[in-house]
Amino acid sequence: MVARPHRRSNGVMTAPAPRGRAAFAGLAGAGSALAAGHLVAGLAGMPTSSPLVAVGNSAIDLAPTPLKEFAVRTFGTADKIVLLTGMAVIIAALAVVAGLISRRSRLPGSVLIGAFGVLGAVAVAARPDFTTPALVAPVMALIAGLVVFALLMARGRSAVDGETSEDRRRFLTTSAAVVVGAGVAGAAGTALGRGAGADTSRRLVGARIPGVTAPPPGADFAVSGTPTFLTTNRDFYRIDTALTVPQLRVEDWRLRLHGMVEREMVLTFDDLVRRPLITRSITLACVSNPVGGPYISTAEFHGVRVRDLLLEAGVRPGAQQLFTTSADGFDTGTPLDVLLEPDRDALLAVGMNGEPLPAEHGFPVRMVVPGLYGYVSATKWLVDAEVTTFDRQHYWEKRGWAKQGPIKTQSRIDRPRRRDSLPAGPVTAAGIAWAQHTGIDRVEVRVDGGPWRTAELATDVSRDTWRMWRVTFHLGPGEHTVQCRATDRAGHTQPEQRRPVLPDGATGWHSVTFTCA
Ligand SMILES: Nc1nc2c(c(=O)[nH]1)N[C@H]1C(S)=C(S)[C@@H](COP(=O)(O)O)O[C@H]1N2
Ligand SMILES: [Mo]
Repeated sequence: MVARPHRRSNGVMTAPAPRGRAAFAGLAGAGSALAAGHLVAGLAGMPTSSPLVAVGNSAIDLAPTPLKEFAVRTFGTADKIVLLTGMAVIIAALAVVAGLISRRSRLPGSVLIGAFGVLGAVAVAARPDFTTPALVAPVMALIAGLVVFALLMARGRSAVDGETSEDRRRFLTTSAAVVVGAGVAGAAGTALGRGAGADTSRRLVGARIPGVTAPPPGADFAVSGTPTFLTTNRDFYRIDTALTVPQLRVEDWRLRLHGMVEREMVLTFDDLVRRPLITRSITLACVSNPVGGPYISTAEFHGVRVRDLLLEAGVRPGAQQLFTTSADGFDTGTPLDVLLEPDRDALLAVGMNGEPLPAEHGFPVRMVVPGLYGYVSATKWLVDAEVTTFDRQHYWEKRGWAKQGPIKTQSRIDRPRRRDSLPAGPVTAAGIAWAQHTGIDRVEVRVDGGPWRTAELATDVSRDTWRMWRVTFHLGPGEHTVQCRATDRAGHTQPEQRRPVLPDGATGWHSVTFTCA
């Protein structure tokens, strides 16, 4: 752009600021606000006080059940990335609007940015782990947003008043500084939030966790395409409502066991791990797992029996559920009669596959109950346990899911895969079956609606874990469909009828179509 010879010097704003610059000022203002909030939250060691994180977490909690179910089904564990991207697009669009409505005066845009700042502060204040100092992050975010917006609108306006090359350079250098500054602040905030203590804590705990035991020989048919018997911590499925992984430190961790008990208890991490630690292989499954789906994994968990703690506290007559709450506000209710069964071995787990719990899987302490879906039993980042009646509704119950969630007997085909193209001749079908705390009796498999054949089963490790199966068919060229169905040791065969995951877990036979040539 060429500098105009006669620059207006009276400062009266005549023409509106150029669209591009106004839009950019809006974007830069919003971006700076979010970055500043994120940085302050990280510096303060309160990652959930970042307005971006708080608004995202509120969106997750407020989202209607069908939308959440759709998100999990469609995006799986990537659902959080999708949510963040969606939020970024919406925020960017509104920021551009804030800029465009401020081309003559920056007031309207400032009001819009201010409204957003208030929304961020409300979201932060609504978080379950809220304390007043957490408001510093949204307040700093608001200030940063307004200052950057005002600065860039003023600089951008020089184009209207007759711009010298000096003006233009100042607009560009200010813009570049804002973009780089916001980027660095955002990245630093993320890094600080991630390192807020849990990593160091995990190393300290490591020494107290016994090593992992190798599963017995023949516990899986991985050579035929099933998963390995134990899932590595890295591959273990992850489902939760936490947009950022809660960062808890063992030093600060406390568990309050209270409610309808004779003796209320407050346990530190040391109090917990001083008790006898037991080790159990458990297959955890998600109620949102569709037929044939991936949300099932097995680990060796190390922890303290929930039953022992309940007996120590003394459960009062009339109590029905143990209502457990996580540091990030998720909660659930687990029937006491299940937790008190002498051989159920429900755990407050501190270790997973010979390591401290990974942060994503609930560090430092989570609950695991063989035979119950995760949403009614497997509270991660556990901080509170209340013995109460069934009247109190839990997180997913309030959203239309069943109050109680025993895992349904199910099976899945892992080989062949859908649309595989295999040589005609012997074809080995292989997969998994599960009926936690009952055990698998048999798995039957058929091809193209032919007779059911009983599959070979892998070594029986425990009734709380999945059981691998396989069977070989001789197939001619053409398209084929394989189906499987499991029968548990209570004599129940999984029904053919397909039902959706809502409200208490999917049913139906898994079927896979492939071709032989
Ligand atoms: N704090 C917390 N714990 C939670 C959840 C959650 O959203 N928040 N989700 C539950 C659900 S629905 C399942 S299936 C399991 C999954 O545990 P994982 O992520 O370790 O596989 O955690 C359970 N515990
Ligand atoms: Mo789940």
